[in-house]
Amino acid sequence: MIGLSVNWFPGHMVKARKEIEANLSLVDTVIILLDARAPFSCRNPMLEKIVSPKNKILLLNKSDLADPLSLNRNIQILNKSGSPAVAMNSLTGQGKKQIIEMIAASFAAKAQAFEKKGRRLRAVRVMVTGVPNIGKSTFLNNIVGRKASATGPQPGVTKGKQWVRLRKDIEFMDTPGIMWPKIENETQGLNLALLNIVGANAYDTYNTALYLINFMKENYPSHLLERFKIEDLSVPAETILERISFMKGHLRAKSVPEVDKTAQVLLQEFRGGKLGRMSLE
Ligand SMILES: Nc1nc2c(ncn2[C@@H]2O[C@H](COP(=O)(O)OP(=O)(O)OP(=O)(O)O)[C@@H](O)[C@H]2O)c(=O)[nH]1
Ligand SMILES: [Mg+2]
Repeated sequence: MIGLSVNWFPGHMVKARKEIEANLSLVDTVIILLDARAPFSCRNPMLEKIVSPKNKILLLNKSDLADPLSLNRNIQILNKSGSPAVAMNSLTGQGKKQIIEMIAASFAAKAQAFEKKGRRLRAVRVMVTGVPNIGKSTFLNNIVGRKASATGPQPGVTKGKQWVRLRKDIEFMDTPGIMWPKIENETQGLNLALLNIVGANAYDTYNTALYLINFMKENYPSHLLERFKIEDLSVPAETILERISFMKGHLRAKSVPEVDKTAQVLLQEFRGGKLGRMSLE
């Protein structure tokens, strides 16, 4: 295991759950952000169970960093399993049109029921949730736009909640719900460490970097070649990391490679997409 600290984890999780539960009755649709590079590792069965009375849309964010083939396959798998899923790049807004259509579609049945009862149609209300660092704030800023007008608290709600309006028919809860990841096995833990979703004190940087190198040897050897000119993949990951240390000049006196520093830099480069587009799943 990557040695996850068990102390901070449940406490945060309970608080996060309570916050989402408290707000759930105010919305029609919940958007769960997942990292497009490892969407399954980011899923939290407990969160999906809590939000199950509402319409759910899975949004695979940071799509610009994922391997396009894996991304399309994963979206198909999710859609087939009955969880509507869509890819989005929240930095550029690519995918925005599709997510807006999905939000509107998620409300179609309710809108019809309103009409039948002769009630005035109101806007769809949407909550955005996801694990830390997944891009919730960036997504909200992008989708709603800077000029979004806050639409005051809804009547009848004691603990007033602010909404931001996207169009006249869609409103977003202004604060996204943070959910802590539920880690069930070592690979998932390593994926979440690589994606910077679990805190740095919960995993070992050196071993996580070795895991990444082994994963790249197997799945993206051309990226190792392009970025670091590493051709000989028969050597162990430890040796590859040392070679990257030499290449980057991460050396102590007497040319001893500073592998811990290189490991840290390698993780940063992966997170920023500098190693090339890659999917972990
Ligand atoms: N490449 C890329 N980076 C993104 C995208 N969306 C968000 N980011 C980056 O991901 C990092 C985290 O984004 P935030 O919007 O702060 O994430 P958050 O979910 O609000 O994080 P917390 O509030 O800490 O839970 C930032 O550095 C963003 O610039 C995306 O679609 N593509
Ligand atoms: Mg945020």
